[in-house]
Amino acid sequence: MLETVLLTTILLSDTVATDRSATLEDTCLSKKAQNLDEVVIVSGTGRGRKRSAKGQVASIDEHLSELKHVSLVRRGSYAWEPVVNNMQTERLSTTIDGMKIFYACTDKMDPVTSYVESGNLQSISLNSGLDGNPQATGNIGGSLDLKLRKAGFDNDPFHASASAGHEWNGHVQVYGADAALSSHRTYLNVGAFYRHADNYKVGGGDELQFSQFQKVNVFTNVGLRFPSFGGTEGGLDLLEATLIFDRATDVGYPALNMDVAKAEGLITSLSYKHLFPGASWETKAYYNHITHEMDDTKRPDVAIHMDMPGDSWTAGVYSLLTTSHKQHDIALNYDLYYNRLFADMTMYPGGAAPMYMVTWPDVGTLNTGLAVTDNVNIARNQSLRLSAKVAWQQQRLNNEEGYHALKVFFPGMTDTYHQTTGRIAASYQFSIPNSQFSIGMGWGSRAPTVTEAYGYYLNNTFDQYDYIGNPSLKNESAVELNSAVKWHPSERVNVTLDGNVFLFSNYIIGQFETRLSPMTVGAEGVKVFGNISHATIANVSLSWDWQTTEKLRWNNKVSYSSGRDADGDPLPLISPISWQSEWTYQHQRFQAQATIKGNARQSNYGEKYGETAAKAWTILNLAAQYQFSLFRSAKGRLLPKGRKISQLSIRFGVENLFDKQYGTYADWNHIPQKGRNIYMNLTFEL
Ligand SMILES: [Cu+2]
Repeated sequence: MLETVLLTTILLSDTVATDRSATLEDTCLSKKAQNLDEVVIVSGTGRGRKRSAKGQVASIDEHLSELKHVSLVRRGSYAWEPVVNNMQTERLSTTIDGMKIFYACTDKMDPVTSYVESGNLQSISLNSGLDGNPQATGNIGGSLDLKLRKAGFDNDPFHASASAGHEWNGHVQVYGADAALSSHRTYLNVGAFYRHADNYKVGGGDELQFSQFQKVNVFTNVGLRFPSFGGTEGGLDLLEATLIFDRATDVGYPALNMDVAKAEGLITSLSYKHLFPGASWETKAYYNHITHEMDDTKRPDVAIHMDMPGDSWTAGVYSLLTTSHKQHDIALNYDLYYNRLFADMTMYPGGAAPMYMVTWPDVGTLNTGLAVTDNVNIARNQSLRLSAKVAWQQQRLNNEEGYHALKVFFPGMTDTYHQTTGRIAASYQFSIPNSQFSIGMGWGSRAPTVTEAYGYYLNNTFDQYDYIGNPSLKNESAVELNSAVKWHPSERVNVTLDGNVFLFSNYIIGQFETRLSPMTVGAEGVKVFGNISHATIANVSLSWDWQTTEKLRWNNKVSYSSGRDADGDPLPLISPISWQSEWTYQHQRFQAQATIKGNARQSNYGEKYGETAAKAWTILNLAAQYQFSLFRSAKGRLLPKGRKISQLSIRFGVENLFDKQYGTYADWNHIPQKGRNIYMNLTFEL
């Protein structure tokens, strides 16, 4: 299947979701799955699918790192920033079950993936490039949708699981528990998750200060279904509600000058779904609020102590109709959201009066869009996928003080802006015996982010510059071309070569502004966001899988990327050659893995943008797991078909076995990664 070429999903937990409501919905979406570039399974056994070797207790960041097109910018042990096709947050869309959510930190300490837990999710799906999920806007590099884990109707009447994990390096403790009730008419699931980590040791044994964190997460989902007016022939009506509360406290950021006292997310949604024969129509209303509080009180030698809180509120609605007609699978989506972002900063210079400034001037963004996708089955061996979205937005600067401060630099600015963005993508797939091909192209644009348009003296520790937003930025746009070839000469061998290139116009990046002086003590200078006429990012990857014997599989992948600005100089944070080779031994319920991975030296680094080269590195990881079936039922009678038996999974592994000291190109300011780390975890399912 070409699905690995076009979409990736990560499975996250240890229960296979036989969510009937999802199944019903998915009948109309089955073709769509082909175009999901990658999927990582977070919950569920999901054998043969991608998932972290740590299983259910792995963090979302660890699950994400299993995806082929994804890397992660790391500023500490917690809240890594997903990068897709070598593009960061501003060029990606991240949604939670289609819901928009925006981070609240002016320093990007809290990518939205940090406000959910593995226990909340069923899977993470990634659409590479401009062919985004229907709710995605501004996704030039790709779109991630975090699929929530729901008990579903007509499932096991009662299901519960508990997991506990320990990692010796940094004394990481992970505890999670959840329970689910399911019937024909209702379902309910609840769960809680806790993580705690002390400072970790880098290769060689030195402790990395400020790399600790702590997090709690609780969630619940409820579902109700009732026959439609006119009886079951008229279809079904489903009502579903979600609540997630997530709070991280005492989070250290060794790569930055500040830590986080508290980062809190409240995520709620209510959705109504009507299932027709051959179609489904879902309307969801949602609200989320993120509070972020930075803290430098634990740092030694702070020249000027600062308070820097940030808040993000988003309320929205989407309505998605999916239907099949002849060879077409069509999805039509309308969405609307309103987001408010506010951040300020108070500096306390010793002996002088505090200084106050607004860093995000309470920007209200009202965005509405219409998206359509059509998967066309042309013939048994050919398919076409088309997707398009147009979105319109209005932004208003609601904070007078912030507005006037920025107006000093941009006298012509107003307090209200409008933008229209869009994307269109097409891909064609065909197969011949033993081979599959796909070719695609697209065009899309994005509006500048609040930081890029209205940020005020935001210090970036990557290049040590203070950044000022630019309200007169033009939308950035890109043309994407992609192609993939999958070749399977035999049952046991699979080879995939895929590549994409993004040709940008009006690429947005910080530009030197020598007329201004920095505000942050020790900063090199000031940069103002600007458009550069063009830029290019290209990625190519090769992977091959070989089932060498019944029990032994060998997976390899290698990728190369390039990013250039208008002058042909390297863009920052572009991956050097990266590679991975993995042996997996599987015998019945036992599985063992040896993984060697590494990066070549970063020879093309963004020197012009303040980046320094990352060295080459190689590490070896080992992992093993075993699954026990504990008992069949209370009285030993045979279980009804489809009923699960209690299971205990044990996972054990060593990361960085040789205790190498290394940092990757995506480790902010080259903070070193963890040294040798032994971990063990247990997951029990009832
Ligand atoms: Cu922050």
